[in-house]
Amino acid sequence: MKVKNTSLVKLKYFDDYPDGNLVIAEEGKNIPFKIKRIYYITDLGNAKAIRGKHAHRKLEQVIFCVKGSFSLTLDDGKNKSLVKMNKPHVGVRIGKLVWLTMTDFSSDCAILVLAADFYDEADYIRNYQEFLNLVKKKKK
Ligand code: T46
Repeated sequence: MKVKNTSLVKLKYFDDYPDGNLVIAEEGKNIPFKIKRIYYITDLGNAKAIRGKHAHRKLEQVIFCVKGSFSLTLDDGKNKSLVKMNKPHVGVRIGKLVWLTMTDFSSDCAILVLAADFYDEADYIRNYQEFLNLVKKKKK
């Protein structure tokens, strides 16, 4: 992926059609860190919802759309990419200093996130200009 500190994560899955799909995430195998926290986002009935709009100072995460679809915009301060999230077995690893925005949720959308650390509001950068300044500073 052209955005720094991001990559696709493809999980092993079994398509047991018509009896469902089974998808497997394994720490250290396809999840490149120790999983300290799992959270999920559901009930995205508002098609105009916008989530994210922040970056993390240090946190590593892998984000999956386990049902439905949404659009994930990634931005490292220089390059941007838009990923259509609609496959339960394909996630995106998002590392430090990536501005992420989530939009275009289908009403049945369910998002699962595996994170390498506990919640810490101090790790969030919620102001875009502050994010750009930090990226510039790190480059020097
Ligand atoms: C991210 C994207 C993909 C907690 O108290 N503990 C938690 O573990 C989390 C994730 C959130 N919160 C609180 C913080 C806010 O007061 O829940 C509230 C909503 O969180 P936020 O507005 O950050 O939600 P999103 O969907 O914009 O972002 C979330 C994660 O917070 C973020 O780390 O990368 O999903």
